Amino acid sequence: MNPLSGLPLRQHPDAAVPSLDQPAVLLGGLSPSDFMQQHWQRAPLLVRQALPGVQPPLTRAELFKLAEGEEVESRLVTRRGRGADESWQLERGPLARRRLPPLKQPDWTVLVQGLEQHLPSAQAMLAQFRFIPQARLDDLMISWAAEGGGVGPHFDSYDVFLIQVQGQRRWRIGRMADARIRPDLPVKIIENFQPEQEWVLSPGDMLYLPPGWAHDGDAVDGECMTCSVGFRSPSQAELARETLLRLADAVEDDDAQEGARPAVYADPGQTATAEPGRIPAGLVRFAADGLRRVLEEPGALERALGEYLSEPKPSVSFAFGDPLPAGCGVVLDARSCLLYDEHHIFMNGDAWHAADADAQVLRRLADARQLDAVEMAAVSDVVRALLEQWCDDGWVHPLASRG
Ligand SMILES: [Mn+2]
Repeated sequence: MNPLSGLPLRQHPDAAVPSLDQPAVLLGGLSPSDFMQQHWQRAPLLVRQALPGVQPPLTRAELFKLAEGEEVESRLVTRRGRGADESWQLERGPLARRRLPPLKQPDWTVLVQGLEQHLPSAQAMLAQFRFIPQARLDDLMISWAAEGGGVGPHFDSYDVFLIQVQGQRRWRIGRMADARIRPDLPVKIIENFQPEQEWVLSPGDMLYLPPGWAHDGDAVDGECMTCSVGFRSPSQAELARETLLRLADAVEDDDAQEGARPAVYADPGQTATAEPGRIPAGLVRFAADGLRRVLEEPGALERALGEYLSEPKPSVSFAFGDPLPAGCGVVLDARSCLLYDEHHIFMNGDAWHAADADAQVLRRLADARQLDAVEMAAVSDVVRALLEQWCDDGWVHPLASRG
């Protein structure tokens, strides 16, 4: 019997990966390559009708419902007064419906992070940005704003694509070399905001902003909804700290290995000292050598970094999945993060060595976020066992059962 009969034939996942040198509607006719060369990290880009016909990924009522959830990161930002008397209030979720102002009240907004974890339509929106490394992706945030609502003039250390999905929002942006943050406010508002450019975005319009550009977006002409696809720029200190933490764990593991003889400090050359309080220089060198060895262990740093970068956010938990039936494809769970480097595959904070055909197929899963039944039929027993395990963990799902 042909194990593949009766399964829907799916388009090859390559169709889902944008062509890097073709003009893209999403980027206003620029190709992804052009965009990365001309705008990424450099200059804002306004694209009218980047996503023509875009629908809000959820209704206002569904968004408020989501903001009530314990496991969802949500915020309510309210502005009272204008100009010199202006004051801002921030409440962190979960946001019970009764804590929200009446709909007719202007100048408030609800923001929900990580929408892609909850909604396939949000995941589909993110898929359009797969020409940017996933290791940089933070999340898809959605904001609903009452008339006049916004979070005030501010800047982020993010590359962000602001996608208008409902109603209209006026964006004002400016480079701010001398931005002063207003003290004593729960939100970071720029006191001396000087907008240089201003646009009103309608559904389907998109504004890309590089990090450090001050921006202010208000709902105009009634309520509106905006999606933000954010790419975070980790600091070098954060990456150093996080990789060192994981390298330290690996050192402990090595120590615990049975039969391994740990290198122990020896000082047969130590002379009698009149300064018993002084730390011997040899001991310092010995420690430095140990540290260098840990850092220079082939692949160790890459592994620690990959584990960190693929770690799910603290709020993410996975439900145990169904077994993987024979003859079907797999798709990554919306919350899963699958990355790779030259020698490893990283999935949700864990690392595996992978080479040759196994590495190839797992990299393909990372890039396309799915493998079809034909590709699955060709995987090795090792990869199949791994995918079955990931299926049990709820990290991947059978593709056929999702239609
Ligand atoms: Mn922002």
